[in-house]
Amino acid sequence: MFRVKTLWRCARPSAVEGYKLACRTCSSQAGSNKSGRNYATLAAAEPFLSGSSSVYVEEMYNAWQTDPNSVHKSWDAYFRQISQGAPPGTAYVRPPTLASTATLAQGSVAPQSTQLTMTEPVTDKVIEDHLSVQTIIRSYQTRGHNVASLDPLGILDADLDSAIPSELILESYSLGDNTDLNRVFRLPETTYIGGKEQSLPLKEIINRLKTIYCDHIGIEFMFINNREQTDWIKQKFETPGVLEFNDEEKRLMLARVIRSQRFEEFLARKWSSEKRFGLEGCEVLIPSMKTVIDSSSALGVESIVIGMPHRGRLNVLANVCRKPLEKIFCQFDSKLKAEDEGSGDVKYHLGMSVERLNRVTNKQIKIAVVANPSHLEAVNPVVQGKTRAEQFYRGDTDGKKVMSILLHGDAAFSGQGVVYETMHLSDLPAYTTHGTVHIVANNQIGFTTDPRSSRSSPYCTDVARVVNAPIFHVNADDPLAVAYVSKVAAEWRATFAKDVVIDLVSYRRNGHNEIDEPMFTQPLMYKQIAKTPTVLAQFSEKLMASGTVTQEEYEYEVNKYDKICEEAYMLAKKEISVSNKDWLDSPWEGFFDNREAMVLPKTGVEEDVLQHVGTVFSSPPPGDFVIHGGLKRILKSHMQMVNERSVDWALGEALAFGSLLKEGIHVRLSGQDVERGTFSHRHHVLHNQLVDKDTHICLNHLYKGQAPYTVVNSSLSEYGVLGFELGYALTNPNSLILWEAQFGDFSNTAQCVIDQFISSGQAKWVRQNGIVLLLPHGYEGMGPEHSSARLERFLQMSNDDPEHFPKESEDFEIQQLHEINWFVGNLTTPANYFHALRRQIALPFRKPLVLMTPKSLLRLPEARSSFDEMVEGTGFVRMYPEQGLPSENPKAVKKLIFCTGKVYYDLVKEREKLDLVDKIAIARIEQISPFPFDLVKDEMLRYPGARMAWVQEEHKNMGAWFYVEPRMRTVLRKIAATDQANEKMASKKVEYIGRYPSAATATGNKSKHLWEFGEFMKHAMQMN
Ligand SMILES: Cc1ncc(C[n+]2csc(CCOP(=O)(O)OP(=O)(O)O)c2C)c(N)n1
Ligand SMILES: [Mg+2]
Repeated sequence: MFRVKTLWRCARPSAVEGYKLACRTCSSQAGSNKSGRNYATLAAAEPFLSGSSSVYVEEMYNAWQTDPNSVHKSWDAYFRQISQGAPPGTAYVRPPTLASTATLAQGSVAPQSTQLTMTEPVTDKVIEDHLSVQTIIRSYQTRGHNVASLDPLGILDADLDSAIPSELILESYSLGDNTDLNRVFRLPETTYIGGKEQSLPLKEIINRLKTIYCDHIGIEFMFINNREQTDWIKQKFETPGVLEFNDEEKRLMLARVIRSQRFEEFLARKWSSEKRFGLEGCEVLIPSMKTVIDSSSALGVESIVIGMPHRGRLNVLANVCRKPLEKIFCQFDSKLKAEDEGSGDVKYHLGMSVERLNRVTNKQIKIAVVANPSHLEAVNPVVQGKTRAEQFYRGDTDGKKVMSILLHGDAAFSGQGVVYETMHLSDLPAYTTHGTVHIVANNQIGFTTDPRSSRSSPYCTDVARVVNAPIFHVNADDPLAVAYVSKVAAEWRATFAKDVVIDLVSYRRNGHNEIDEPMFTQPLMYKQIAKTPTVLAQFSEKLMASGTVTQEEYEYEVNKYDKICEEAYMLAKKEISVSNKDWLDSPWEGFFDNREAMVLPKTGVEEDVLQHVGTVFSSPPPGDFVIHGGLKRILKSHMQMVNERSVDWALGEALAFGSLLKEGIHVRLSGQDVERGTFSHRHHVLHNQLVDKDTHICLNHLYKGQAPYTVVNSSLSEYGVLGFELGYALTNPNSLILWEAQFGDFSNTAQCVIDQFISSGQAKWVRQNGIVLLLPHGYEGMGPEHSSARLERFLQMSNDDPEHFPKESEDFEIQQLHEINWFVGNLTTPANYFHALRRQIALPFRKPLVLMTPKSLLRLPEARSSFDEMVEGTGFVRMYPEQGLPSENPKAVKKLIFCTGKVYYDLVKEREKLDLVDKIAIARIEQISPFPFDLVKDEMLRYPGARMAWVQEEHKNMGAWFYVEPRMRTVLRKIAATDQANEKMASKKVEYIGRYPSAATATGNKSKHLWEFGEFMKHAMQMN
């Protein structure tokens, strides 16, 4: 026993304590705790303790301490006796025999209940063998998936490794060479394979484990660090009989496989040379999704938001969403034109929204498939944002009513970083959708690339491990296995509100698309595919062989669906146009009704509102909430401004948000460090200096019944988070959703969202979106990566025609806003910021707003506004003309400068310094796109004798110059054409003044920055 104790002491100090405690308790309670009492002697008297059994005993003891019912009653009796002071050697009542040394005859049935052979001594060998069995069970749970039969072609390894892990080889264990497979072992509590049995022969244990973990389902879950969750999964898969289906369920699966396969076959027959990215080889995707939806609907889900790539998309629209087939078929007719707005998109990118009855559960269910670009996985965060927003507006705080399903290709799932960025939002309080069901159509190829060239991770699904999502790999040629994992996946989400992955290991029967030749690059794989019968052929044969369906029933079902397709085909032929609106994924019911599309709304508010919001925003939290001293000063200065009716940037923003919240508009601002603001100017979340996590958001305490304000620091992602907010903004047009970049240039890591969704979403998918991008921008000597939000790129993507001066009328402004794809601004006053934000909601339509936002201007005293510019009757100012001295005596003006943003204040200062106030007029363009042609024209006409220049702080190949220059020319041509007196204006030039062209956005050298600044300022002030 001394040896045991020494061993314990060295290796497991806590165990020593546990053991000692047991002995000590026993000693003292027995009143025999005399000095000199020898624990070693005491314990040595126990017949079963030895070096190798001690760990097991210790485990038993620990388990007993936590819950006496968790160990066998003999252990309970033993430990209780000890704790009640039984003397050494007498506490021991033989625990249950761990293994019966008797073996069962070959083929004999396992015992119905544990055979406690009290006479058998527990030897070291018995315990060791027992522990080996426990380890074997655990190994199958952990690594069984590595050898599961997942590939329908039987030639590939889903984990890219054909080796059998040594843990799964019986000979690796001490049970060893002369293993008797008929030996009966007591099953540990860590498995459910026994069902009601507590013991099983080793052979049966292994058989069951193989069937569960190594057949057509491979389950990856043992990495999850939550015992309840891993137990739940074990129970779902290990319990005997779980994979049994009744005939009705089998017939339903068959009907679904028929629809899935026959749909593709129908398209192939009718449009053999058209790309459709068919599902052949992974037809089970449809039954899988339908099972997830049925099960989720049964569990209370009422709305499902789906994001998916090209593969099988038409099939999903047809057979999951039940989009009328004729609407899908007429997309194949290249002669049909769109009857409504928009440039449209290819058929396998379109979205849709439908509400229908789920026939299995008899409940209504709403399904939306979000339109997406070709850019694989880009839609993921958008779907999550849309889902989250729907949950928010329904008050579905735990995701019981609304859920998302994301579909992936194997290559894209493992290759695209946005998958990770999206997964990382899954558990964040302000971003979680309470679990997503991911389904991978894993055809083991990406275009022409084999998995071994497309990923370094064993499985294509490994990214999901980072969020502890269980991963169910399943052989896609086994529809019943697919149905089962799909059902469990839905139940998992409903139970734990966490992500889960279904990996449909399949193949791609055709090339990447239907006109692509796969034999060029995957000859052997495709030879094998040619030999492989379709899943429908295999499954229907199996069900017919087992008598579940007859040949007639099967044929009836096939013919029925073919007939449906034929009828729809005839209907499609009668269609005379296509409608882009039929493919809207987020219809805004009622939003466009009763709105006068062409009325420019007023955005000023009552003085009372400004006063009230300003006051609450500037007041410390009530009670004993202690805020930081610096913050007290900030609040005080804001309060002083409110009293003086003056507004800085932060206050302007708060007044915009607050006034909208009062009007019932939900405002959500997200991005990195937005709660405080990167430049420490916002302070929307106040922190109690004495109580951890005690916070106060003033803007949520403005009015009774106001809309909620959400302001959240995001994860350090742009692609994921901007995509999320875009999706959030899709759901409800009556909400102001803003995303702020830490510095504007970081937005380029979200370029795909900007290009593929924000700038072009309406054109492609007739889908409007009022999201606001706040992009800190400005040359302040902070180096290349903190200066430019790449204004030029946003302007380049604006779709207004540089050569076209729009028709001048009362509607000029709103018409421009209506026609452009987005608004781009570089604002110089808090009042204008206030109006720009409010205008987003007041407009009768929705467009994204991209704002270059200030840094130093946040604190510049000159850059303040007065309440006068924000009260009723005021509105957004597209261009501030020169309002000072030059405007009073325009004839004296020698130079007219146009500019945008912060450089305005620099120019004014320099003009003052050089005493040129009467000679140089400076106009600020606030809304660069759509371009204020009319206002620029007025300003040019005011100073016909003046030279003209465009001044910018950006480099010549950047900033607004390239956008502004041709539009200025258009204005000049227009002036010349309208009035003969101004004919010469046609040849007038606008001079460029600013930094020289450069590859980098800005210099990293402060003195060079200042030199550049001095140079172009000098140039700007030159009078000849
Ligand atoms: C971001 C992005 N990069 C490249 C492509 C071009 N591309 C289209 S499909 C494809 C292969 C996709 O493979 P996988 O994700 O396995 O889907 P599968 O086509 O096999 O269903 C590629 C590379 C793309 N659409 N999106
Ligand atoms: Mg693939």
